[in-house]
Amino acid sequence: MHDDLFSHLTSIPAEPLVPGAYLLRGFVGQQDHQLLRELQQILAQAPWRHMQTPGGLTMSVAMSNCGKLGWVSDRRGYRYASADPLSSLPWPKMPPSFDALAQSAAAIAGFDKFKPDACLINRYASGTKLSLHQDKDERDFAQPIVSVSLGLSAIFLFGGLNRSDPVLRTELAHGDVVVWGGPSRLRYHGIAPLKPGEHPLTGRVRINLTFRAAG
Ligand code: MD3
Ligand code: FE
Repeated sequence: MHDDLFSHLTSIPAEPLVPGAYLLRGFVGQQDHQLLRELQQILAQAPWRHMQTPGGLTMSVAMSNCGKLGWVSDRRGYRYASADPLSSLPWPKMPPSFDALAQSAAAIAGFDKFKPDACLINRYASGTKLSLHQDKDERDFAQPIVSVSLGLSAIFLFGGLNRSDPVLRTELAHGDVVVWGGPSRLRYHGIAPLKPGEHPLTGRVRINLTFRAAG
């Protein structure tokens, strides 16, 4: 529906992955270099770290954040916080180019008032996985989540609204953007263990940005 309405503007077809989820393959295009340059500046202020789960395990995904709010996990639980617990300083500002990319992707999927205030930055090395989970720490589930994949490809897993629902898989490659809204917003999802490889822009890793209206 929305893919037909907007494809003349973007010339990129939006594939509905599951109801409410729009896969925009290659949507990042030539902005990839700029995104990665800005990412380096963010990481100079808020470096990669492996957070603890409430259960005391160390996450294999390395993380950072930019924007007004950042997602954090520790023994006390999961939450959004306005300061980086490593420095006690505010998270780095969300670069305007990040914000513009997320908003234009959301608009193609029909969310024209999406104003992300949080960007969680995930880094996967060879073997890193993200177990099936739901994103439920945000205030308003009517707001979508926009994900941007950079570097090595990964197998994305998506289930249903119950943990025991069957799990489908699709590859997410460098430059792919997905808008997760409507009935897809609370689906279980995860990332299969990353296969070793080398990408010309990111080296041996995959980086994922998720834009959220969290607060
Ligand atoms: C479906 N990140 O940060 S991106 C996460 O590749 C997360 O780093 C994965 O799951 C990654 O929470 C997957 C795709 C994604 C992100 C958020 C979603 C899919 C989603 C929220 C709801 C439903
Ligand atoms: Fe998630």
